[in-house]
Amino acid sequence: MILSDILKEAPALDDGRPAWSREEFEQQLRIKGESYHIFHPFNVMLNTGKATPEQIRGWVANRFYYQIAIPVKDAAIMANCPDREVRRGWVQRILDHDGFEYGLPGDANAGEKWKDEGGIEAWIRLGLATGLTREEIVDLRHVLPSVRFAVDAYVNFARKAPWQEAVCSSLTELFAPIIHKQRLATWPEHYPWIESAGLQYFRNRTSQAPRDVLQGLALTLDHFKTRAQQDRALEILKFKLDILWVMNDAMGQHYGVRT
Ligand code: AHQ
Repeated sequence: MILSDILKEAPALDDGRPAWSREEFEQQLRIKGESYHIFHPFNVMLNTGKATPEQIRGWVANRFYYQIAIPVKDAAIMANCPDREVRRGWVQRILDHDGFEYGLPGDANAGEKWKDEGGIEAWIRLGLATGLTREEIVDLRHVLPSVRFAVDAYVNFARKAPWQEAVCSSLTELFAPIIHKQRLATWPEHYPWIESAGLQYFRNRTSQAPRDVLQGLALTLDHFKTRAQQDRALEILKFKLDILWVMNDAMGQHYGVRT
């Protein structure tokens, strides 16, 4: 399916087929996990200790482009969403990635400064721990064209699609805790040369991702009611799974895949 297809208005709201129950719909979403990029040969290489330092640095530098796109994508969803209750939850994703410093000087809460460097900074620290320089991470010199196109397709979808469909596209995170835990369980042993503090991003996501999914899944199960809409939700999830997959294709083609 090409991007313009996925951006098409949702099909007829109801084609008469009986809708799945909430439980069955969730199960259908979770079954899509079979196509998650944890099974991509490039990722398998990374998490089974077969990657060279150059392949790891290439992965970190390319995935940085995805990481800096996430808060932009989430801000697009916020901008399209009129529901304050939804935004109150969704805004945490932007703070998680961009970081924040609350209670600036002069503010009544100045003494209660809350500050968090954020996930993008933690990702840069991962890059530094793998031997990349901050400059070559943030200037995106290593980002491959196909990675850029895939990530841009995700952000453009979030900007143009109804906000509920963009929420649904984030549900690849149903499967993310496993991949973060897998890295934390395998990288220290396979790549002892990467300082442990560099893996903090993955530690952060093991708690942030499940919290994100709680909101994203509930909104999705609530919004996509008819069977035609539920099929649309599965199409959207597949689109996003393909985005993660082709990023690995591009990195595998450029840096090689050692089995
Ligand atoms: O670090 C990741 C992250 O912050 C997010 C946000 C979420 C989204 O809104 O699409 N998806 C996502 C993912 C992150 N890490 C990926 C990884 O493999 O490290 C997985 C990815 C996802 O599953 O969508």
